[in-house]
This record gives sequence, C-alpha cells and structure tokens, in this order.
Amino acid sequence: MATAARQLTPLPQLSRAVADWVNSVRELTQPRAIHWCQGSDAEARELTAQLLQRGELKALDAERFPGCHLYRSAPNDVARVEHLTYICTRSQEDAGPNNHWIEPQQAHAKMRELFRGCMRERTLYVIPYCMGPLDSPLARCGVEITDSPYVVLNMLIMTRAGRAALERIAHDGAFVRGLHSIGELDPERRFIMHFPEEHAIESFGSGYGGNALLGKKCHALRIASWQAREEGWLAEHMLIVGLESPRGETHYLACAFPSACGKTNLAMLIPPASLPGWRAYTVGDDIAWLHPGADGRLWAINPEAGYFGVVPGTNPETNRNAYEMIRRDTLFTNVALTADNQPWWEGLSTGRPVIDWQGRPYDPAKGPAAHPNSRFTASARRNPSYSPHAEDPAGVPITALVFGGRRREVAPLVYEARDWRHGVLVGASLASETTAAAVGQVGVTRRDPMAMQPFCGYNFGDYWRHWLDIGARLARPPRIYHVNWFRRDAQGQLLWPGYGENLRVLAWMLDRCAGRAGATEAAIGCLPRTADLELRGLDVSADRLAGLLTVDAALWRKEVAEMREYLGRYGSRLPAALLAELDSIERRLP
Ligand code: SAT
Ligand code: MN
Repeated sequence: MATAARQLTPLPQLSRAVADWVNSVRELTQPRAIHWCQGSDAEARELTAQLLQRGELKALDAERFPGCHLYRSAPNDVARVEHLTYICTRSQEDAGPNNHWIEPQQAHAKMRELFRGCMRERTLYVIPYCMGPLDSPLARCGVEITDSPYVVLNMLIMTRAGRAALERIAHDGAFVRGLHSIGELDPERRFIMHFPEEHAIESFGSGYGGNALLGKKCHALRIASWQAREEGWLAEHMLIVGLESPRGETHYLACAFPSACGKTNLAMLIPPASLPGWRAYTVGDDIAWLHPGADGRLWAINPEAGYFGVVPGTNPETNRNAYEMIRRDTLFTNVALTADNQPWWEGLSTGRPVIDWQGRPYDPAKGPAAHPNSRFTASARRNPSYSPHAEDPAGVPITALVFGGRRREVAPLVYEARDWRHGVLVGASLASETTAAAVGQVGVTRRDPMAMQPFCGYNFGDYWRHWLDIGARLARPPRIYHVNWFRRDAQGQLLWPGYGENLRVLAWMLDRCAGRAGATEAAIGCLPRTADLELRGLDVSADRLAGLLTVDAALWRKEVAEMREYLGRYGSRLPAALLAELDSIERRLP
C-alpha cells in the first residue's frame, strides 16, 4: 500500500490546509506509510486482499454470497460508546445537558497523548470524502485519517470517498477534520471527541461503526447539526422514503427513530400484496440533511452512499430488499457462520449456526450466535428499491416528517401534530426503549428528542429554537406525525404487525396532507378513526385496533409531567413556545 500511496500525489490544487493537517498528524502519529485513498474499485480490491491475507477478513461462500466478507470486531468493541463521547465547546452551556463535555484545550491535550506515536508499524490512510452527491450544493466534505483498513473499506462504501471528494474539497475550501486510531482497542483508553467550533473530530480506541466511521454519526450528525445551525438547515437522524400511490403520485417522508428501531426496514418497505399499486423508494436509511427551499418547502438529501444496517431479524418477510441486497458485495461485521461458510443471524428460518460471532463453536448457553448489533455494510446502489431521485443534487421535497419511538404503552399507533410548533414539541417529547446499538442496559425507556439524544452536537434548547426558526422560514412546511409500531397489550404482545403493514399508517398521513383523509381530534393531536385507515387484507382484530388508537388520559398526564420536568433541565435555553404547547396539551386532556 505504501507504494500505491505514492501514486496519488496530492492534487496540485489540493488545499494547503489538507496537506498541512496530514503532515502534522504524520509527525504526531509516526506511521510507517501514508496511503491517500483514491476511491477506485481496484483500491478496494487490493485492501480486501491484504486483509484476507492477514486473516482480518474472512471470505464467505463465494457461490451463494459472492463478494461478501466477514469481519469480527474485538468482543469489547461492538457498539457506540455514548459515555465516552464528548462535545468539546468553549462554553459548557453550548454543549448542553444533553452532552458529555470537556473543555477543548484539555480534550486536545488528552487526545494528543493518546495519538502520539500510535501509528508506528501502521499505515496512515487519508480518506477524503463527500457527504451527499458530489455535485450537490447541499453536500459537505470531510477528511478522515485512520489506521484501520476496515474503516477504509467501510468508508469507501458509506461515502463518496477518494479523488473526486478531494477535488470538491479544493473547490469548497473547507472540510471537517476527523482523526481516528484504533489505538490498542482498550476500553480504558477510548474517547470520541467532537470540536464543533473547529469542525473537527478525534476518535481513539474503537474500530466500530459510529465510533470509527467518522463520516456517519460524528460528522453527518454531531458536527453537521452545528454547521446546519450556522448555515440555516437541519441535520437529522432520519430515513428518507418515497411512496408512490396507486394514483401515480410520489411523496417523500423523512422519519426519525432511535438506532435499531427499524429505520432501514421502513426505508426499504415492501407494500403488502393487499395494497396493490403502491411502491416504495429508498432515498436514505439513517441520516437526512434538510434544507428550506426557494419554493418554501423542505428539501432533503441523504448524505450517505451506503447502509450500515442491523443484521439480526433481516429475512424475506421483514425486509426482502435488504435480504436480497446483502447476498453480494457486502461486508458483514459480527455475524455467525454455518458449516458451509454462509453468514447466519437470529431471525433466519434457514441454515444453522456452527461458529458464533466471536469465532467460537456456537453454544446457545453463551448467548446469541450473531451479535444483536451485528451489521451489514452495503452500497445503496445495490438496494432494489433505491430511489431514482436519491442522487438529485437538489434533494427531494418532504411532504411529512415522522417521529417514532419504541414504547410499550402511552403513544398510540399514530397521531398528527396541529402545526409545526406543536410538531417540534412532539419531536422533543420522543422517548424510546434502549436497544443494542449503544453499550448499556437494553429496554429501559429514555428521552430521545428527535432521536438525536446521542447525536446532537449542541444544547438541545438551542436546537429546538433552531427547529422553530426553520419552520418560520417555510411557506409550505411538511406536516409532522408521531408513530409507535411497538405498542403492546397487557400480556406483552405486540399489537401492530409492523414492517410492510406500516404503509397503511403512512398512506393515511399522505392522504391527510392531500386533504383527503379524516381524523378525530384528541388532546395530543389528531388520530385516525378505524374507518380512516385502509384496513383491507389486514389481520388485526377490532379490539387490538382500538387498543392501538386509544389515548389514556391518566398515562398522558404523567407523560406531560415527565416532559415538563425534562424540558425544565434546559433552563433559559428552552424556547418558551414549547412550554406553551405543553400547557395547551395539558389543558385539553380530559
Ligand atoms: O454504530 S452506528 O452509530 O453507526 C449505528 C447506529 O447506532 O445507528
Ligand atoms: Mn442511526
């Protein structure tokens, strides 16, 4: 690789800033060689071959999974580490109660000591990348420096990386600096630091997902949310899906859910056979950058070029598109293996695991065969439902915004906010039961406003104010909804079948936006009556439907009180408008 490195002399017009930064990192980290990523297929093939040779990647059954590989992370490095993730702003108030904070000079000093000499014997990879279509004015660029070839392989799939991005950086004159080293993968020496005021990221000691693929959560959400406030747009943890109705109209929705709550499945939704004439097109599955357009609508791009999706549960019934997509040219992380070298995970009805995600003989007593947060990395272009408009430089116009959480009770299947301001409160009120995507206890309810709790790069109080300001700039704002696919009955049974059937709820929203569907007004917003939903071919009893659509006033009083307590933590930074909205809900509750 060291020789390949020399082939790409940094472009003559390469911004001095990139060259100077790479030089200063080289002096600090002392790598054996430097490799400038070009983004070619040949480069990805060569890197893959090296990792196969070093035993860090394993080729999967070439007949049934052509071009697919398995990577096993360190067993203590399998998810994001929110307790080790910091926002380092000069003033702690700017990071807010929603973030861990360290003073920036102190953070830099701490990280400098960790990075000092850490790449001796290693190659330093320079990955110039563009978040968003290369020709989109809404796209923003970054450069990640890493010593992990696994990170490079992922970034080559997840972003537009290489020479073209470097050219765009030279043209833009700006980029986000992301410095990453796996260090010794020691959880005691692991930190993910963000410096929004400097548009910089420093990540040490983890090689996994959101901790290490710096274009994703670190740049496209934490730093971008800050950039977005400076520049007048929104960086959100949202999928973007286009729905074509039997009338032939296509509308786009952007939907926020916490990690591992089914964003990828919803983005790739397959309409049920009983709803003929509908089609779904994926624009993005995780992150949306939303810009007010000259026409008064909100326009969205997906900054990413691939999917880093949860594997367990993926099967032909839950997500046929993903199931087909990951049968070739896919990088699997932490799945199990069958005797004939096929990847295996919980939720598959065929095959049998013999080797678990840690490479040990599979023993059910030791836990699941695939890690619950095992992932696939696949190019978006391989998705059968990839939208023909996913790469439009202007993005796609958003008709509705949807917030969703994983709640056993309280939140009904769906409700509609009265207006933008109420919608911002609905987003700010989002709460969800935790999943395996982050280290920590699974299944406890926590507040996760806009599904951005782990990802907002500044004080939530300022962020909600920014949301209100954006709404004020939109002559034709999207309507805002809240959904809960995860409501359960008293016995703990899920009430709603989910997956493709979710289209019935989305179709109601789009009909509402077109002024075609009815609703009933409740204290918390508007809900569909059973008659307002298209239920043809759906096997859900009237009792269960009633359960899904009830608003329990006593539970909601408690919810409102919890919200008031939660919002109170933001003190003077909290926009008064949100409290006024909360008061108005409380007044309406019977
Ligand atoms: O590890 S990632 O942050 O990329 C995945 C997720 O938590 O959504
Ligand atoms: Mn996510």
